[in-house]
Amino acid sequence: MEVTSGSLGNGIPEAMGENRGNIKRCLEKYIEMGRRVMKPNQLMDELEIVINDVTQRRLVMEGDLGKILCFTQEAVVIPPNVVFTVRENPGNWQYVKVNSSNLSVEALTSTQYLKLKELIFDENWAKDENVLEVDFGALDFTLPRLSLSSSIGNGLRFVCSKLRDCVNDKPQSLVDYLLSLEHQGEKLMINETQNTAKKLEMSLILADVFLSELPKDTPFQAFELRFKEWGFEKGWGENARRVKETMRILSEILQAPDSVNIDRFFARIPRIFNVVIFSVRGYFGQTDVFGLPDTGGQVVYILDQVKALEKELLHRINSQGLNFKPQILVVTRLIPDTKCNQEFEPIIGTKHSNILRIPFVTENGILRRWVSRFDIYPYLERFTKDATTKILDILEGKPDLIIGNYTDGNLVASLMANKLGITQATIAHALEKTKYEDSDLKWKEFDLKYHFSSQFTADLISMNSADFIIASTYQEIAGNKEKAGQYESHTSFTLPGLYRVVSGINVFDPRFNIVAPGADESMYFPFTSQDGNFIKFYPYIDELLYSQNENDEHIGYLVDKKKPIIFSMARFDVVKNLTGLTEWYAKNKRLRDLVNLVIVGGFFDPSKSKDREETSEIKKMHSLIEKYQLKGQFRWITAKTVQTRNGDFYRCIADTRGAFVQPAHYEAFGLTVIEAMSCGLVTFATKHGGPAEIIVDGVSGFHIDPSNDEESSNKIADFFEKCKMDPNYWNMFSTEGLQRINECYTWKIYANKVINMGNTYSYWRYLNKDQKLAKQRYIQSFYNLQYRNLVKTIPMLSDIPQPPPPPPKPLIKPSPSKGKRTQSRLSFKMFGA
Ligand code: UDP
Ligand code: LCN
Repeated sequence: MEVTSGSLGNGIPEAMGENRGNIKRCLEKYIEMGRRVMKPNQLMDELEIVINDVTQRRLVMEGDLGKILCFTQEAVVIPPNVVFTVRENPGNWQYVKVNSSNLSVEALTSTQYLKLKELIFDENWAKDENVLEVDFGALDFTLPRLSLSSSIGNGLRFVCSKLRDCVNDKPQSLVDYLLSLEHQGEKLMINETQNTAKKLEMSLILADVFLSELPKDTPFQAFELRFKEWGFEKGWGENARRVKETMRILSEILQAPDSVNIDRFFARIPRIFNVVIFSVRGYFGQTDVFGLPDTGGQVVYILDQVKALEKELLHRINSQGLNFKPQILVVTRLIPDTKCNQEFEPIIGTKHSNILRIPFVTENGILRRWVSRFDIYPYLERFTKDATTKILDILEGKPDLIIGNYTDGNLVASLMANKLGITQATIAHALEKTKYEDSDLKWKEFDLKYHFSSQFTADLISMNSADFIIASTYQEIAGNKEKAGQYESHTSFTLPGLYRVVSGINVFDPRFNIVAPGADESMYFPFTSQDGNFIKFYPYIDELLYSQNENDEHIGYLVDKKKPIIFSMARFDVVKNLTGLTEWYAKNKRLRDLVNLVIVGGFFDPSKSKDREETSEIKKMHSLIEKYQLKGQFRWITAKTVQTRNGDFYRCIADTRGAFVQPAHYEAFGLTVIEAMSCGLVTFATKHGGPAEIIVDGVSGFHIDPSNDEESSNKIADFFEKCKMDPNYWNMFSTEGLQRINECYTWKIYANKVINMGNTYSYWRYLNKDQKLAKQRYIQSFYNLQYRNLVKTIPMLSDIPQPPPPPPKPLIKPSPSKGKRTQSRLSFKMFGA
């Protein structure tokens, strides 16, 4: 639908008079209450009030207004006009102004639309010609963009196709890039002897002849010296076969570039050895932390990601014929007096990966107190500085790739990457802006508590600094037909009174890539597998589920052990809706007769929680148990802060032929969903967010609508009724769920893609360095002039005065004769990595 200027209601001549009248009455209803922002359901409700005749309503819905309403995300009413934001496809927005008196239609730009919207919230500011307009798009208008909604998130493939043209036009740029490859001072791939595309092309042909005469398994070392004389360094492969293959691919690229070969070649180049991953918020630890505030799936994600990346790097380094050791550092906050007070900690299941913890420092020294993710911003600049010094020391040089996580980690990653000129990736996990309705327009109301102005500014900075953006699902970037995606909601928006974002991010940007995480296969494997672990912990889980007593770990009990169990596990946040699920269950007699319910999350004493939401959820759960007399069919188990037995839990539930139910109001991705499916447990999960993409409804599991409790609980009950009649019914969904995971959600697929992206986007960045620099300068100004001022409004915490503690055990072995840099290197060696 292309909106052009004209008039509404001209589309249906035979009913024109009446239809125009109805449209007019409807628009008049919208403007009746004066200036306001309207949501789609309000628009439809009011339309139904005005036009109560079904046939007439149908006519309106078939006409121009109906078409607009079908795709409207919101409308702004500024009498006598109503402006509709029309989104026919993900990423494609139009702004349609309709005059309620004469039904004239005008297409607006996003900036015009934002200005009208601002009138509702801050009229003086909206009318000021000199307010700050943020326009990141103005800086990269020459960079190519994807054009189809369906291609969003396929950036790597697109970039490879563009690289084909670049190499075709300027092969020398590829040669120059290869000449720049090195690690720890050792040149890789080629040296100055091969400094032109012509020379390289010829030498590759000669090398091919030479290699053809060698046995395929001849190690690279056997011809390394000769190759060096010719201008070829190590990194092509571990033996004659692999070297020949890699050289062939490059030869073909230099002769006739094509995107498949470019993709293959960049997957092979030795570019990434050392990776830094920032995850600042929450408690980043390997045990006893899961379920604590701000400590959710991102910790699980990163620990699994590190294992997978290290494995992939080791594999690649080996096949490149190199003997370097990769290093991965997860850099987080050191929180004294907690589980996270160790500066350096090897990551279990890896050989070369470690957690590095850096404390927050204020003018009073090291901050000991916990800091919520909403208040974290004032500490980040100093944190980055301290972390950078330490990282450079430990790695004895710059990392090759920096990956940020969440707003805070992404900001720190951007600051460090910009300073040192390093390829940077960001992972949002969940962007806060979409979680709270109108959090942008009403930012002033929210700011005292949530500091969204700092957060959204930080998000804009990092998403624009990143060389590539890792998203877990398509919907994270661009939503679906009905709803805008998390990144998409940053395309254009306004913080009235602060700044207007006319172009924040473009979801057609090829930096976006969908790379879904997986579930640790050593923990989350099918319930049919004969793994020793399962047997080992079974009595423990049996007690947790079925013992008839109540204690600090569980309350409620299950009388009928033969019934299947429906199970849910999450942090005890309102958004996770565990109390919602409990209420659905409580109210649905059929479901109660068919299955038992087990909930894992939170703890029982609300007075012990520091989190308002958690406290209210705990209280609500207690009252539901009482109100609906759930004991006998229901078990509530406290949060499992140690993750190792989670797999056994899911498998145990699968053994009862039960189901995992994820009822969240919104879930950005949902690691629990893939954990459950990986164990072969049939899964029902929210249709809002990632799970809607993970599960194919009615094939590999089921979608449920958290806003429709009756429909959802009946869907679960129907399933168990069918299972009773057909014992194979359950197996079908279990098997399909497993298949879906194996095809799309494994850490192996993830690691392979991320390293490929690191290699390819590093070259893309190199090719576009002037543009990158210009954008960085803009971002830097935005950071200095906006972000730093906003952050000053967030109070920095100071520790509660206490009697002086005993002198802290030094984390770093003091070395009086040496400077700071040397000290931290010592500490690194001291920890034996
Ligand atoms: N988890 C846990 N114990 C709990 C609750 C959750 O170990 O009591 C783990 C769960 O197995 C999953 C992660 O925490 O790995 C939660 O990730 P998810 O993506 O589902 O949600 P998030 O907490 O990130 O919003
Ligand atoms: C944050 C969330 O809210 C979850 O939905 C994700 O699964 C988790 O991070 C890991 O990305």
